[in-house]
Amino acid sequence: VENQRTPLSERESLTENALNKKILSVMRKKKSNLCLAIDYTTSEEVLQLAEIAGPFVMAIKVHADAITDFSEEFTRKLTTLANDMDFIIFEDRKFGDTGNTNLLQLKGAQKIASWADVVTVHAVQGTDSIAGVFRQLINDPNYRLSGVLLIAQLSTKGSLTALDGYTESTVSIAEENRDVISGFIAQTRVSGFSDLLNWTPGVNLDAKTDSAGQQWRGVDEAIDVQQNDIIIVGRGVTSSSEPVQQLKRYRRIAWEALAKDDES
Ligand code: 5IU
Repeated sequence: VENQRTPLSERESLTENALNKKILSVMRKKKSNLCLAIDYTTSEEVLQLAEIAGPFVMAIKVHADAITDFSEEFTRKLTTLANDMDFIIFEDRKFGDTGNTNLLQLKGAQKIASWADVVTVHAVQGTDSIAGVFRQLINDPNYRLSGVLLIAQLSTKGSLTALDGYTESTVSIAEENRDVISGFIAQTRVSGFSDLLNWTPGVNLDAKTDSAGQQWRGVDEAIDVQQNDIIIVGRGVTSSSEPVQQLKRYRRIAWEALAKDDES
């Protein structure tokens, strides 16, 4: 653990990253550091759960290319829900190509830059293929996209992000481009800059693995011990027969663990 987290109110006023100002304000207003990962395969299922989950989450994460009937009507409805219910739309596309190709894909068939607030990007292609192209879209008012999360550590067993120096190099790219990069996908807190948010997947209160490489741990481990800011929960909610109960459960436990720092 590098340092205790700075209180959220302080981080909201200190950060110069516009997306993080919005995220921190939504988190404090809704008392939620829960991002729901909805990996359903039809638009209707995704929208149905998004509407139910809206009040409990600060963000909803999707994989547009896993939705078999993906359409502009879907993104219109999703952005309306996000605007009405105050959550961030997170497309977990994991861009990892040359800057030029990343740009083509952001504007391509799914028009991701037009409806997503934030997207994930791999660090593997290097700074010049990341910062410039994403800055161009983020600063263009015609696009909704307003930030990038760099993948510093994967949650999966045997991930190569654990190789010597990979995470550290990723963190350097982010720290040098904090207008564009609003945080990380990581397992543990990776940067001392308090305005870079640490989002963490691999959280489940009732299971440890999925037999396809995923590794889950509990909320206290993720927030208290590993000092992440935001938990990303998928099947803990989406595979449950009582999603609302699970949403309330994850939100309460995660918020209690994070907000402790603000009160002490
Ligand atoms: N996700 C991970 N681990 C990672 C990254 C992304 O689990 O390292 I980068 C995604 C995959 C899934 C969600 O959409 O986060 C976690 O959902 P489950 O809680 O159902 O595993």
